[in-house]
Amino acid sequence: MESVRTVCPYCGVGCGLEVVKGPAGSKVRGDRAHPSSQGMVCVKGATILESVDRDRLLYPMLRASLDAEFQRVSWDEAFDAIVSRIQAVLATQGPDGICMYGSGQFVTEDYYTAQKLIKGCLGTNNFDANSRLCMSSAVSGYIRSFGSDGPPCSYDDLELTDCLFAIGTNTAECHPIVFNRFRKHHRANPGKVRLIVADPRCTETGQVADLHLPIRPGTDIDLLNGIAHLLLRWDRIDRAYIDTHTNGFAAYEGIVRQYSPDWVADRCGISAELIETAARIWAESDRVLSLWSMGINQSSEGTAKVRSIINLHLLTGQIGKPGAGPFSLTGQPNAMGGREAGGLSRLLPGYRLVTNSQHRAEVEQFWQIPAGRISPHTGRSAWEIVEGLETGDVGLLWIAATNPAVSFPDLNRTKAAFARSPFTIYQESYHPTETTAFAHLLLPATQWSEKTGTMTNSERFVTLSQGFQAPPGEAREDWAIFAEVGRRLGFREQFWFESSADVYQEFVQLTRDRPCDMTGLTHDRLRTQGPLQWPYPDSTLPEGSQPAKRLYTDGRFNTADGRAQFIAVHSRGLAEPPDAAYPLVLTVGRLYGHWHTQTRTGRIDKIKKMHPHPFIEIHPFDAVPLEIGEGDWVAVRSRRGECQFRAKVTKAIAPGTVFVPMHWGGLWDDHAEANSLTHPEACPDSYEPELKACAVQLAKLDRP
Ligand SMILES: Nc1nc2c(c(=O)[nH]1)N[C@H]1C(S)=C(S)[C@@H](COP(=O)(O)OP(=O)(O)OC[C@H]3O[C@@H](n4cnc5c(=O)[nH]c(N)nc54)[C@H](O)[C@@H]3O)O[C@H]1N2
Ligand SMILES: Nc1nc2c(c(=O)[nH]1)N[C@H]1C(S)=C(S)[C@@H](COP(=O)(O)OP(=O)(O)OC[C@H]3O[C@@H](n4cnc5c(=O)[nH]c(N)nc54)[C@H](O)[C@@H]3O)O[C@H]1N2
Ligand code: SF4
Ligand SMILES: [Mo]
Repeated sequence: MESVRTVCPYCGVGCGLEVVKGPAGSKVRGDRAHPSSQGMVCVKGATILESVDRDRLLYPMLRASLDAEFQRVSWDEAFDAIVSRIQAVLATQGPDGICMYGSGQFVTEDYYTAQKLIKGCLGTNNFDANSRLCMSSAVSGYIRSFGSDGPPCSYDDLELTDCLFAIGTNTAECHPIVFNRFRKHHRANPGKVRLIVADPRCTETGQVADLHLPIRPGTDIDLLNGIAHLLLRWDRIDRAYIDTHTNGFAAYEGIVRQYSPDWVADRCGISAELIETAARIWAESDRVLSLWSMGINQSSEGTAKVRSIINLHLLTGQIGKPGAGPFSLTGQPNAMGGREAGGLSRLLPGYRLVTNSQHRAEVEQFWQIPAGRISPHTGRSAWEIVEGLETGDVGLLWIAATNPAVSFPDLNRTKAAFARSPFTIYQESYHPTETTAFAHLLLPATQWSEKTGTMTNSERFVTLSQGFQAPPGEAREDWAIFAEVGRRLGFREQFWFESSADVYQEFVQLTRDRPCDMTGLTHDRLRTQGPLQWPYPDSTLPEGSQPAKRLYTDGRFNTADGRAQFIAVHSRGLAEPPDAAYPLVLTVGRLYGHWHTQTRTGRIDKIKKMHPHPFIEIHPFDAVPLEIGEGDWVAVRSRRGECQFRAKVTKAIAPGTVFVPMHWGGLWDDHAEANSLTHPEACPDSYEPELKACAVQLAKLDRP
């Protein structure tokens, strides 16, 4: 029997998988040698193999218009169609008429090749990814507070902390193995190791917390400033750390002095005692580790929320030491690799920025393209692609490894814009998805198990995701498709790669002396040594050694003067607060078994049984006046759309807030597209839309 070590292609925990190939087919199990997951897997990783051979897109397919039937074409014809479209748009609209929308489910090699093609060769920064809807607030928060991106902690900290402060994250269901690692430590040390959960829902994470803070959606900054207020009042802060390693403390102090517990209690909709208890636990804990994800990032003030978490860690010196630090959990398996490779419209490879002239020059030289080719302007963010389609400024849209006809905000408007696209390429593994309806050209992509490349998880471990079976039909690797288009556009030297190992070898050179230095990594090394954590420079490290587990252990940050920056902000609240007409706040999130738009998990029986249909969680306080009982059908309306769900009446959600899962797009349910309700208002710094909150009204429906 042959076995292959690889990584789970679902969430950013990045669990190691071992695929054992036997006479009766392949089986998958947790890889005990993987440092991040130590042999553990959740139901998604354990069942991944069941989905890979179902309903695959096998051949390139083309059609002249969205109402025509797709016709199978050869790859040659497909490439001709792409190249002639690109040339036509370049001639009529210029490079900024072209947009690519990619995904944290790319391997780093896919991401890198796409950056070289779009930003380098074509000269537009219109490459964005679904990470815009996901972790872009974490990126801008880290950049602004620390001078560069990069989650500073390790999963080992989960087992070393005295207090896990989980805010806006349902870690138990969405990052289950991270949560398992903490829970073992938590269970073994009752009363000594504590869990605080701040979330309007009492999720599985909240259920085992020592303290659950069911705050109103959008009031995180009030809560965080309120905790800081008490720490200051009690003088439980680290003045030496503040003086030596930070800037901006005085302004911050001025702001948080205004956040008395009573004021905060009123804003957050919880008691002042709960806030005092939370602050007390912070004050008593030698080591505090904060975790966050979408309850923080997906907000019209996402960057400010992230920075307010970081503020608390700077205030108390809780960073750069074991068991402590502000730790963003990345959602997708390789959103981290996307950041490293420059996979958002303002980034360039190696944690560089398109607006920095030196960064542009370095990359242009390395790519051997003319000086000035990389545009100095930030490209279109995800929602700006929709706006560009509406105004006719986008002439070619290329979507890969994501399903925006389910996952974008304000879906009715999104779909209307997609329907206007002059030409849309959709590069996917499955057929159909909801986005297929908006494509002119379909390109079949290999996926996990059929492609080899690297992925970086939340704690900066890079794992080689190894292919172990042949792709179906004519599917090709994403990076190979981008490279072939590049060659056919005349950039032969730039796209010399014959394998993803070649791509990786080139890419890591662009990380030299950058915060995410990975120059010591190669596919071969990752294959023989297993996963390795960056920074991993090639110079100083003897074979097999591992550099620092944590960033900022010396208190030096990546800002000009080496100091971290406090931000002093008041909360602005929700972009669309509830009012008399739309009195409730809808929040949209995830369930343990399903992955996003169900392309994979919707094809796995065990998971379908686990979560048979969508539903809406309503507090009895809101359900009773509307005569809504358990299992009743409910119409949910926002200013943009309407959905229908069965009611789940529960006290596990804060009154005034309702919850629906994001997983049921149009192909799985006619009436449950959560994003037909949401709006696109976004954080001014990260451009991440407020997918976590919009105002809705409910009505009971007569439906069997
Ligand atoms: N099972 C499963 N796991 C996944 C995924 C999946 O699809 N399924 N997707 C992966 C991806 S890409 C991501 S991004 C992560 C997401 O992981 P999480 O962020 O943990 O998941 P969500 O359910 O989107 O949102 C988390 C919580 O935010 C809360 N929340 C909403 N509004 C607010 C607010 O204003 N303040 C606070 N404090 N909390 C709020 C919600 O009630 C919800 O419980 O999961 C990853 N893991
Ligand atoms: N209201 C609301 N909306 C949300 C969210 C929310 O919490 N609330 N969460 C947002 C977040 S955080 C995220 S990450 C997005 C996720 O939203 P999407 O990215 O739209 O969701 P997925 O279903 O993961 O889509 C990934 C697609 O990539 C395909 N695929 C898998 N592997 C490969 C590959 O190697 N190559 C290619 N070409 N294709 C591949 C899969 O078949 C699948 O169709 O949704 C966002 N939308
Ligand atoms: S926790 Fe995440 S990475 Fe680990 S098996 Fe589950 S889905 Fe995969
Ligand atoms: Mo995400």
